[in-house]
Amino acid sequence: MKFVLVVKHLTSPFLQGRALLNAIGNLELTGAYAEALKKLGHSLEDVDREEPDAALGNGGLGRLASCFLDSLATLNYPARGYGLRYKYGLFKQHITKDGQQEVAENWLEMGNPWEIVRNDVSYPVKFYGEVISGPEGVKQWVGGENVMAVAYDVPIPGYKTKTTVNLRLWFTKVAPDQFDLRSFNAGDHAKAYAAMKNAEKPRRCRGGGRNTTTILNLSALYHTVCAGFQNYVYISYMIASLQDIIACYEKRSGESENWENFPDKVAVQMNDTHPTLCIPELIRILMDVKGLSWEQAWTITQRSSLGDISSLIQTIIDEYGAEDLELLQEKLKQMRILDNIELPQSVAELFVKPEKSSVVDSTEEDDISDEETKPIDEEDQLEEQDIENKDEATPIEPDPKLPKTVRMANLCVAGGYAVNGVAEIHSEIVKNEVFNEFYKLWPEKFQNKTNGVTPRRWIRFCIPDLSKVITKWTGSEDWVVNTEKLMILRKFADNEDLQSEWREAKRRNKVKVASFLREKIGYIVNPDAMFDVQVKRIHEYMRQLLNIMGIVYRYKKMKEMSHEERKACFVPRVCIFGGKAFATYIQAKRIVKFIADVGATVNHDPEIGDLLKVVFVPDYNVSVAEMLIPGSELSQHISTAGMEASGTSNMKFAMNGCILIGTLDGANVEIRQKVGEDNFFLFGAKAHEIAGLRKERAEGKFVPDPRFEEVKAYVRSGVFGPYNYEKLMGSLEGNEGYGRPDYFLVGKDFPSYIECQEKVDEAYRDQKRWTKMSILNTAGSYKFSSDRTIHDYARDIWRIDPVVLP
Ligand code: GL9
Repeated sequence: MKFVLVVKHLTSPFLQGRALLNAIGNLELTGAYAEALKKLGHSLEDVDREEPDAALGNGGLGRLASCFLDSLATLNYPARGYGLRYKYGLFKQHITKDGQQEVAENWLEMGNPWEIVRNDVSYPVKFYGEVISGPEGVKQWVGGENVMAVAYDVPIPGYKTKTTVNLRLWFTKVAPDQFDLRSFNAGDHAKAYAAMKNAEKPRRCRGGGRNTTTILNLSALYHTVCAGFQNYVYISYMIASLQDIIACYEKRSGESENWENFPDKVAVQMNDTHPTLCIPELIRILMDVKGLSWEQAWTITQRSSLGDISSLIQTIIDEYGAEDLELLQEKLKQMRILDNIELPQSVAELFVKPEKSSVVDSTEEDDISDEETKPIDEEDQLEEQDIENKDEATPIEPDPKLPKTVRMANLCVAGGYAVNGVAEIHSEIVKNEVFNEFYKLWPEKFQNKTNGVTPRRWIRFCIPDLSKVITKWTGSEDWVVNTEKLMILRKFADNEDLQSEWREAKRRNKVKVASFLREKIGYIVNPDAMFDVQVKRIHEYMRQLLNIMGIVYRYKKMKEMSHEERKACFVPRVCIFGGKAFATYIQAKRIVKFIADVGATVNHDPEIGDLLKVVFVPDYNVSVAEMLIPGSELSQHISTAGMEASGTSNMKFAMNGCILIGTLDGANVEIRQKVGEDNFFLFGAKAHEIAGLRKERAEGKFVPDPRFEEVKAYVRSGVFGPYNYEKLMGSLEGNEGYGRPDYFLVGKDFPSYIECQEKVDEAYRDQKRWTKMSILNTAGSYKFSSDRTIHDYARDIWRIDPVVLP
């Protein structure tokens, strides 16, 4: 009998957000639920608000995984997601006069009604120990520590289907044989509990830093960069997941179990660098446990593993400093992985990094992140050390005999049969630059799968008013699963009736945003002003700094004008920011502080009034996005070209009828093609120009625009308060101690950015034109449904078909 092929979407972060409205919406039970709750004296909205956001991820990567699960279920694909059940979610962000403060997010405090604990599904995860040759050359792994990974299943219902995909999250506990009863009885309780503490580490918390797990408890903040337990985290979930995948395969294949068939039945999609470790782990299981030869194990592994390298490249180039990565690998090897399998040399060479490498090295040339991880000056260094001293985990001394680092990206490309970028421009960069050596070797492995987002959560449920308008004008609700239908809107884009219904629906959402801002932070904003929004992780490459410098320029110009001139020149705007800076990313935190300070000055300036407001929305998360995105009109996706792998919020904004201002980067390129060039505000240097511009900049050949100089001088003059902005302004100039001069090219793109913003004002004055642009954005967003992405993966990479339940 042929059994169902299972795609395992192996990803550590999931950014699920709230489940209730999405689940009952997918099951078409919203009306019935609301009715039932009403009888009990509650409103659905109030009950919804009680649910904490499940934030088991930091950003786009985790949210993408969650959108994929929704599409996999909706499209009836046989699949399962694997991740970690972190005890604490991504930290809660408070904005105080000092900028961002992090507070523990105890999302499980009140229990989690969506999970089913599976005490019957648990696997041992072994750390340390050694491999010895047993009788007849059979290898045995002896000694070490065991933890148990227990499954918690979270059902993810599809839209209008019986299919429910399982998200299996692992929680670790001490293995029964690991409790050191002898020490306990002898009174050495500390020793007895040590193993227990280690076992608990993997489930501690979703990290607030790149490659950083942050333990947040109620009274203290502990940070660690790559300390031992971080590796427990990734290793344990990955090892447990693989054992589960294998158990599932064995169960289904029954008597006829034949490992050669494994790749025809299972596809393991790795979404990030850490799951890459499932390659050596699968090899180890197949060899050490199932007794296969190296050749068999390697071939089977290669045929069943796939990598989404969006995140890999992103992670390596942008997020993880070379040092972090090396450290991580170092620990990893010591803990067990690679040294417990004996890899043939030729393969080992591909992914074990020699002292000085001749193979692809994406981390060295273009690494921006040591900027982030290395403290910029002594003060910061002290801050960091202070934090590190609180670290609970004991670092392990490196073994000098071991090779220095494992290169996960190389491992992923070598060990998998397909790798893909996540937007067309990104896939080209992957082939032509980052992995060019590998591309020349295996061109057939490289693919593009442009990201997507689920139209259920990101239109149908988050903007019901506009959804009704769409359903009316496209003729049915079909567009919710068949987004091509959104294109029908194009032919009515000039229709006055549609335009006025559209504007009304959008305005109702703006009013919701305005009341949220009043409730949450006490600001009163005018719902008739343009809502201009940038919400995403705070990161130098995403250039919130460019946005706020542009706002400062606008404010300065306003101050130089008479009241009448100001009103004639500028459209009233509410500039909204939101996003978390990783707890250890000091420069990003300075940007948050800067934005908050500009807001404090501008918002209380009676001369400016409603013409300009600057708001930082604290604690941006999935639920906040579901409210903010529908109420936005302009949205900013302004990364330095070539640095954003794809971006997915750009897709959500376009779906919600927002007009994008952006660079030619990531999925912006394809969004602009689909919505039409006239309906996208484009500015800035192109990806292929960046290297040359940086070189020029470093050689001191760059001549900054006088308007940019003016803004920096204005900030330095102290208009926004006594905070020392030198560290921000200096980084734009490359003064001594600031590393590479303006690496993200804020100064270079500044003039074209502010000129483009003038065009935005002009377009907004003509509301008919703006509404048409808005309609055409929703219409053109049809391509960016995660249903399309999942179909593409299923057809080209996983090679699976939908299985509709009878
Ligand atoms: C990211 C990329 O930066 C985004 O451009 C991309 O859209 C998403 C999904 O493919 O992946 N890679 C990555 O490491 N993150 C991304 O958002 N970061 C986080 O999720 C924190």
